[in-house]
Amino acid sequence: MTETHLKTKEKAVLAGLCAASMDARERSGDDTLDELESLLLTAGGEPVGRVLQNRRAPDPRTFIGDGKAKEMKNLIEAEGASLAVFDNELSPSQTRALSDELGVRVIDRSTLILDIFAERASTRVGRLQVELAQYKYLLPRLSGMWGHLTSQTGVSAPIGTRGPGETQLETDRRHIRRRIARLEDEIGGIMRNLATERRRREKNEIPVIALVGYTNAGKSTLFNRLTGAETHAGDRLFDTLDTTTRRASLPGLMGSARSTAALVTDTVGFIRKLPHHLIDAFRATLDELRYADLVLHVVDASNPARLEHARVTDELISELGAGKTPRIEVFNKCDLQGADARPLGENAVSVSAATGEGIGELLRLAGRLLETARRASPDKLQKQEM
Ligand SMILES: Nc1nc2c(ncn2[C@@H]2O[C@H](COP(=O)(O)OP(=O)(O)OP(=O)(O)O)[C@@H](O)[C@H]2O)c(=O)[nH]1
Ligand SMILES: [Mg+2]
Repeated sequence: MTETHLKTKEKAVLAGLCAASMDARERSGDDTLDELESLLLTAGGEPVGRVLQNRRAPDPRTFIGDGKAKEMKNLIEAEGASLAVFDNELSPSQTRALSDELGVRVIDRSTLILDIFAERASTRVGRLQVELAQYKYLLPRLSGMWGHLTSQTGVSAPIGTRGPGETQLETDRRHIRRRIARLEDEIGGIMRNLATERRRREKNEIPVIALVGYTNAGKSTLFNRLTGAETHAGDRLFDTLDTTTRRASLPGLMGSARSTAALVTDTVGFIRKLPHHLIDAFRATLDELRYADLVLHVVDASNPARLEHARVTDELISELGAGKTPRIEVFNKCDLQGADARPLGENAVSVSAATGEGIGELLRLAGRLLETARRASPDKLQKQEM
């Protein structure tokens, strides 16, 4: 299931809701809509307008409220848009009501992210994980979709869904459940292989350093700088989808003049409101994080929303089981104007992955933390010199 929802340069109007009744993290604002716009651009769409609504609570039917939906419809018609993208997660019935009201296709943030992932996934495990996430997203929405189909064909929903429609729906559900089970099986097999690899690695006692952070923070650029690799780094969101590990020889890592061997892992970037089934589906590759000896949390220090980005990443690091792993906050892009220049905390460094500034200090600090960890559990992380 890798069909993309967006054709090239499909014009879209964005919408977000900030409701007092919503969890603070679910609320939309100009900054989350900016991010949604980047996501849309990444997916190959063209943002032509946006609507931000404030209400006490979401409207059960049209989410942003009837008046705002009318306003949005006018904007869509004036701009010739064929798509509406909502910053918040919509229920199946809201999606349906809105697409009737607006006269265009309606998708939410999760669908957009899944779409980008579907297009980007390049390795086998990456593609399996995306497909699993898409089916998990689809399953609870199936009945709504069927209702929509029957209402389009003029059959009233209750009768239509009780008759042959329900049979069809059950068949689809069974089919999807079977597919989900098969995907989970296959991913499970891949995870077992990864575990074997990991055990081999542990025997070799080479420290593992994982790069983690918000999308576009500069993880891949730093990965390339540390390992001499040429992994693609680009100014798109979710440039990296697959976990890549490379052996690197890091000078001065263990306080020795010689270089020390380490395994450095580049991971998929995080983002606000990352669909939960996507995190679950990506557990196979993100699992690597749990076994890292050191986490480098990369933050784009030039981004005005860096604190929020760091908070989102922090939460996901804990959720993925690496909350207690020694960690360095790496404030990247210090070469840029507007980069945060305040004094940093104890386990924090200011670097530029692009120019190399501060990388020496990062390696020294990394070495110190790995050394402390090695002393705490001497069988692990023996100094390995190359
Ligand atoms: N000026 C400047 N730009 C940087 C620096 N590090 C990375 N960039 C740029 O920031 C953008 C994102 O870099 P990536 O390394 O792809 O970021 P990432 O964290 O791997 O992003 P995803 O894989 O998409 O999550 C690219 O355009 C890089 O060239 C830096 O230190 N300074
Ligand atoms: Mg990357």
